Amino acid sequence: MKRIKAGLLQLAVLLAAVVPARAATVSIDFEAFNDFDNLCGLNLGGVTLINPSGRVEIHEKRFGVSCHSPTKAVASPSGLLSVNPLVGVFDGPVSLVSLWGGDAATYSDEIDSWELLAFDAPSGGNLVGRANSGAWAGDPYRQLTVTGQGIWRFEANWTGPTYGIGYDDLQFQIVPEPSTAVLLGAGAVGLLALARRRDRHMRPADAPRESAATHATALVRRPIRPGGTCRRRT
Ligand SMILES: [Ca+2]
Ligand SMILES: [Ca+2]
Repeated sequence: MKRIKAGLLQLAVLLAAVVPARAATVSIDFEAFNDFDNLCGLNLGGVTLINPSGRVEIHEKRFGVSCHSPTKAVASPSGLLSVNPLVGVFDGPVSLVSLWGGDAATYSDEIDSWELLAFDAPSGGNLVGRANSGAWAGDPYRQLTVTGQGIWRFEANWTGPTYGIGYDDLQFQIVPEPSTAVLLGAGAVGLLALARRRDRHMRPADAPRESAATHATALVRRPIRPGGTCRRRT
């Protein structure tokens, strides 16, 4: 029994050490797409981008249009007006969402402002996080990050006088699910607990036995019924 218990304990410790729960980070820089590709409604690998207009369009860096990572970002069909709001619905809950926003039009006198909102449901739900860029001349790009438990959707909302901003380099962290190995580890711990419990129940049989003298004394003190130990009823 001791060897089995030791084996189970070693297995549980080994699995817990070898298979730690890690959040997977997904990064999307939009560089794999072509100019004017419409991403609206496409699953990009863990997230689907949506805009009420039906357009979440790739724009390439050119005069008047900028990006954060080298040459591509998402913006409006014109490449100048923000895709507003940019909505992202995740395939499952995430614990972090991060996005870069910056001028889709390089006019230094244009003041932009945008905010990143996080909700705990694919539609509707409660607001679980918010970050705001404050007002700034939107070139260069500015990063906003929201963290929280069970984020299912984000919205990026831009406000400004004219022209918009582009969004680039979306990142999110997928909440890890228990792997098979971790479940096996939990099972091993459960078996260990069961073995200990069983061992406790069996322990009275292993307790030191009464000495012969004690046993004899108990026999002497035991009351003897008149007429013997087996009386037949009449
Ligand atoms: Ca990019
Ligand atoms: Ca702008």
